[in-house]
Amino acid sequence: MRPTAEKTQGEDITMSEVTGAKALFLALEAVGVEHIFGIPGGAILPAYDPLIDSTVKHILCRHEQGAAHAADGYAQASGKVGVCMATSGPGATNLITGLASSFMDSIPVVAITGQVPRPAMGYDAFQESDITGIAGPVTKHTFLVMEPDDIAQTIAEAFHIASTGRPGPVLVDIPKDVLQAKFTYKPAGPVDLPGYQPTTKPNQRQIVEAAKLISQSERPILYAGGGIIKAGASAELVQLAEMTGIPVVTTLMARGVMPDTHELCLGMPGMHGNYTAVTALQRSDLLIGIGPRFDDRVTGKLSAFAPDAKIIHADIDPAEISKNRKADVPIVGDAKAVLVELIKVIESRRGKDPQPDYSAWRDTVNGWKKAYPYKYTQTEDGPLKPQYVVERIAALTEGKAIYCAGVGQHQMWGSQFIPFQRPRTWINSGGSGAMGFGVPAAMGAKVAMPDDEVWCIDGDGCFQMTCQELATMAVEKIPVKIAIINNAYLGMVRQWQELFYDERYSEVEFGWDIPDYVKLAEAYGCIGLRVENMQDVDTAIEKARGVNDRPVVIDFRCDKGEMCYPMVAAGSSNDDIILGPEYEREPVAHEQGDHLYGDDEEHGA
Ligand SMILES: Cc1ncc(C[n+]2csc(CCOP(=O)(O)OP(=O)(O)O)c2C)c(N)n1
Repeated sequence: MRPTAEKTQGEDITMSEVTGAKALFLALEAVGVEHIFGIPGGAILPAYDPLIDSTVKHILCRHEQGAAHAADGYAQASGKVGVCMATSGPGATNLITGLASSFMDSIPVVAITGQVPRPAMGYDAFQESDITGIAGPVTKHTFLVMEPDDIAQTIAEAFHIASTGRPGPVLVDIPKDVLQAKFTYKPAGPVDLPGYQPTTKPNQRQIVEAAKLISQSERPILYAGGGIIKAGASAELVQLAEMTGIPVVTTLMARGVMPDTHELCLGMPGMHGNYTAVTALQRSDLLIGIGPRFDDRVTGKLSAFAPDAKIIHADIDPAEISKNRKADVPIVGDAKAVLVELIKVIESRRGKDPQPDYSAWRDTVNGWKKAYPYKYTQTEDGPLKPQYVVERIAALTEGKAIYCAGVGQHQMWGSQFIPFQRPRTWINSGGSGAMGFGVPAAMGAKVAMPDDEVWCIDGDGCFQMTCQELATMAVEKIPVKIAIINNAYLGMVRQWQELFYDERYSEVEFGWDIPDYVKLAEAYGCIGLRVENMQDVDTAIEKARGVNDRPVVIDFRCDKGEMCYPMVAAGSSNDDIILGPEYEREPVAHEQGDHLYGDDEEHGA
């Protein structure tokens, strides 16, 4: 499209005649965007000019992967849509790891990318890439905006698609000349997408079927997935659990959906979940799945998963239902609507349905809880244990912070040893497992929730993938706390090599010393601390908590050989859960919860 009129520089641009770039920001403001994470470049450059006059605050990242993870962390912490922006070609492709992570975890993100000018498209122009083609498989939807008139409506649609139904990332690619073109601006009209009509209201007949199955079951488990967080349905989950007395497991993506301290909460199932949650799923006769994916990290060997259980599976995405395990009662709908309806129907059928007594089942489950907690041994003079560090962070922050993680052993210890109390406080890359997620996600979370304390529990490997965002946070005064669980190894890989490759350690050792994390933190304008023994852990955590004008990085030099247990080996049945050496070594020094919330008992073994 040709510009409709030329204006001399400095002259006011009226609302009726704007550039595509200006229209982009008017549209972003109209959908309520407050923050964008991004990096400029040639093709997106026109958009960086109206940004100066916009109410939207841009956070200049150091890597587009960081921008994408930051948008994800922003969205996970706040429930709003996270936004990232990049230039064409390498800028856009650097977003892909982040978008793939958001896609796997169903996180609402909108990515805006510049494209080479329309006449250059398809000619291998400098920094051209077919980003809508590349991003297609890892996004919920992509748009290529070929006319400036379409910008406002496309942005409105992109935000609608990202945040409704099963949330997910949406990419909007805009050629440079479309951003530059002047045209008569028209705000977006109502979003009307006939081909996109997510079913949010569950079918009543299926709800009744579910209520009947629940009333007939003897060993039911509520299998709570990330869908409950997205639907804001924590209260309804707790209500259903309490009115029925059914125990609850919360997947990695649903941690915090029910307080871990609740007597009906069994915590996390899965490859590194606790014995009780894993075994309760395995022995149950009814799984009431609300918004989970039945993913392989939870089910273990699928054919051996919960062999006696009937399945109720509720999800907003019909494609998820019966994908991995056939559902006896499939329910398509929003998790909140499903829970509300289920509660109503169970109540209304009180006189008609049998009233099962699950107390024997609860006793069994509670027996496991008592007998098989997470265990580790921290001695006074022995190496610092990662679990101890995580437990102390949880205790000193009273479980009230927002906790982010990278991917690996530290992530699993974080999910095991932090007693989560509320939703949106455990932020990680669950489905994709993208190393490098933690630091930028923590940045995004803190920008979204500035009044919350934000901790990133990171691995030394993960940290090195995106630690350049320390510079972003130092400049922008985003005071997150980063605890590096520095075990000098790619620990999770090392663990697999120890267990499954006869201790043949191939390319997993990083060493403790390079880089010097304290100096690195300082070089990036942050505070760096080092802790090498258990006696100094609390002091460092408290010191970090007292800093509010810049990030703090703590290099916790932890036991290099610590393993993460329990463990269900990949491809094994959940029946073959390995409890780990602590269960062969008695007496055990510490059990989960021994010293939570300021309890300062002796820590020696
Ligand atoms: C981008 C990416 N590359 C590789 C992997 C494979 N991987 C999973 S965990 C892990 C080790 C992580 O090491 P570290 O960050 O030090 O954490 P630790 O397991 O030691 O706690 C690796 C390499 C991955 N998940 N993501």
